[in-house]
Amino acid sequence: MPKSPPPSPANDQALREHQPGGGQPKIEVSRGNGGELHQNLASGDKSADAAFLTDNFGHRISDNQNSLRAGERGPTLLEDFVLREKIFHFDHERIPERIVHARGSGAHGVFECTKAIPGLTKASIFQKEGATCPVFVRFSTVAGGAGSVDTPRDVRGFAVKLYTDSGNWDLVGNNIPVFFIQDAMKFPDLVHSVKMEADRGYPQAASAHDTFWDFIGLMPEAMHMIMWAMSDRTIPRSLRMIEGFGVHTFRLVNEKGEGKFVKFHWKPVLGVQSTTWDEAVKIAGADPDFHRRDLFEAIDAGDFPAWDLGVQVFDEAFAEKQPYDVLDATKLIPEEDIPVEIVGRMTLNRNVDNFFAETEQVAFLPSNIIPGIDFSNDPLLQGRLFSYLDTQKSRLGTTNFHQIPINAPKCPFHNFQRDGMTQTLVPTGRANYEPNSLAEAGENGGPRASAETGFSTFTANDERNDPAQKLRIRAELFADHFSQARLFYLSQTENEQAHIASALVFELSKVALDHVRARVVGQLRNIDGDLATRVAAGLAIDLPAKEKAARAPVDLKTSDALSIQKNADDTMEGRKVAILFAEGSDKAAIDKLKGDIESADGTAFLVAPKVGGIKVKGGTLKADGQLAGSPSVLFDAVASILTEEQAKALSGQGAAVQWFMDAYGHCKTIAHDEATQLLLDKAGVEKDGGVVAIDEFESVGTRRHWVREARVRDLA
Ligand code: HDE
Repeated sequence: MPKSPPPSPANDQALREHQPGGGQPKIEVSRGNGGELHQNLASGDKSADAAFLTDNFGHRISDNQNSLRAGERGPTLLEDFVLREKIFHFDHERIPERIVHARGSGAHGVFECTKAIPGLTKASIFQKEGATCPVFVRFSTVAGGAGSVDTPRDVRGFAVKLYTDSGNWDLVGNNIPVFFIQDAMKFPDLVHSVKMEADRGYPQAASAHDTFWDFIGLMPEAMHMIMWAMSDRTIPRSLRMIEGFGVHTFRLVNEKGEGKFVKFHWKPVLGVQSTTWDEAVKIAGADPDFHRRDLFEAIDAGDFPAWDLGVQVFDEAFAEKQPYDVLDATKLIPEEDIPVEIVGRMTLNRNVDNFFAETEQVAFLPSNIIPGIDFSNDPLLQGRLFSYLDTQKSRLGTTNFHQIPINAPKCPFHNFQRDGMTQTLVPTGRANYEPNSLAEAGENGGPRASAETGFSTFTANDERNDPAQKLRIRAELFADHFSQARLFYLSQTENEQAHIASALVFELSKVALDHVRARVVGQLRNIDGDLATRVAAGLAIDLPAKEKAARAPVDLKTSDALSIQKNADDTMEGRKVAILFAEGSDKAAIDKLKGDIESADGTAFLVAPKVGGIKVKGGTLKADGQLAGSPSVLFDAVASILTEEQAKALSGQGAAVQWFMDAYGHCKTIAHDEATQLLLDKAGVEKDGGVVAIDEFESVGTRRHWVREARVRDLA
């Protein structure tokens, strides 16, 4: 008889930790009443069985440390079903990442209708003020892989799934109201060009390379989007501070069957705020999960981010009068022309329990709409209606992806679709076809279509459209590629314009093909001569010839709503302020400042050279972060309360000097005591409206001091 070896002390310890009641949360898989599988976290499950580790078929496991061996030093046996099942499942844990928008962060919340609009739409969620429904939101970057950093220069996805009582409505938008291309036909080309280059596999999550700008230079329709992409919109401070847009023109349809066009907007309650490029690059190193962490921590702390849902509603008569086509996703409708009317509020109030099960497996479908909302003929939207359904099969592996809890509607759903891979429902009875007359024999005949309450497509066609013709063609006004690009650029503050020009210089400086650079600058000449000149000067190239425009641009009235800086909110709400202290710092002064920040709904974060208990004047203080691991790029403003001795010691530390240098360079408020002056001098910080004494901090707050920027960096 082979005798089993006594467990080694290490094994023994590990075994004890994993015994029932060892405090580890375990997953129990059980069959629910409806025959469907339920997974319950054992921690919330009172049953005694929940504490026992089992395999996926319910067999209790006696040893989770050692595989089954032929003898103490022999080979592992194929018979070991416990090991094989565990490794088999692990081997298949990853699923294909999204082809675009692979990197994302999600959260649950609630949507509330704040203004009923039954005259405009019969959508159930807009019938009564106060009506609510659960939502799930996934924010994302576009170009990088699932493990890429959070702060590249990139568009942010803003995808909302509203679980309404008439089915799921997915508003799958971005944080920019326009798009690169007009027709779905060009999407694979666009994405191939921006992703890592095909031969070399880099750069990851970056548009600053040859293939992207080659494509862009040849696609003048992208120029409006390029203005947005090169603006500070693509380097947001927080996902809680981005706008969301449905981008396409949709339809609202009321009970009488009357339809109006609509554009959807999400307006962040915390205001729109961005970082600077230098800051975004440094954040990528300091905290690659900066946005994911920020969202998670805010929700965890009960600071629930919220957005107002706004609609721009207009009719055919308005559409016909515009110098652009409302079906063209490279165009926006200025808020000055059609104001945004707020009709609801979305609040994100719950983090996911499991990132994979929820954020990774959530499947958004622009084709998910509800009665009262309909599509338009935007050729980009029309292409998306196919793509998303199709991609989910490849990503989630089954046509039954709608049964995954995060994707399932929260209202009942019944139909005759059956079987398929990973079917988890157990439909009963014989009725799996329709029509049937099984009910006449007393059997359950299943559900039937409902002409009254079912989704019916808005029937009227555009008068300007002849559906009898099959054409591969774009409507005439789609050819105006520059008027709105110019409108956007000219609506920015001078400082924002300089950011756009500098971003273009940076991106094109990474382009190695001279003719590609020249072509892009030649396209910029169609937007604004001064912009093109600045970019050419920044690259030290001759101003290239103007590229030919398919249609001459027209001058449009500028729109203040398009600028972040013109609408900047001075609030401290949701912002994070770092307070630097060290041994001997005055605890009372730190407590007072912390209290002031918190009473203005900001967060105070204590930074010190060491994190454990530090002796300060008036007690001991623990830091939230170590100085070297908490660079100032992670905060909206910084403050410093030190002793002269500590300030002197820190002035020899790169991390401390850089802390102030960056805060200053990123135009942030620096509140400091007298002792800190030594450090500020070393960091080259000059006195200005944003470099203030500690007791002046509250009046200055976390706003950025853009006037300083010309002193700290050369902008194009
Ligand atoms: Fe997407 N897009 N897209 N897109 N998109 C995807 O669907 C696609 C477009 C957007 O958090 C994919 O589930 C085509 C515009 C977001 O899960 C894919 C076209 C806008 C997300 C796809 C577009 C978006 C996606 C990849 C041109 C703003 C992330 C994985 C016709 C209005 C959703 C997936 C999430 C994801 C296709 C253009 C937003 C491949 C073909 C315009 C926010 O189906």
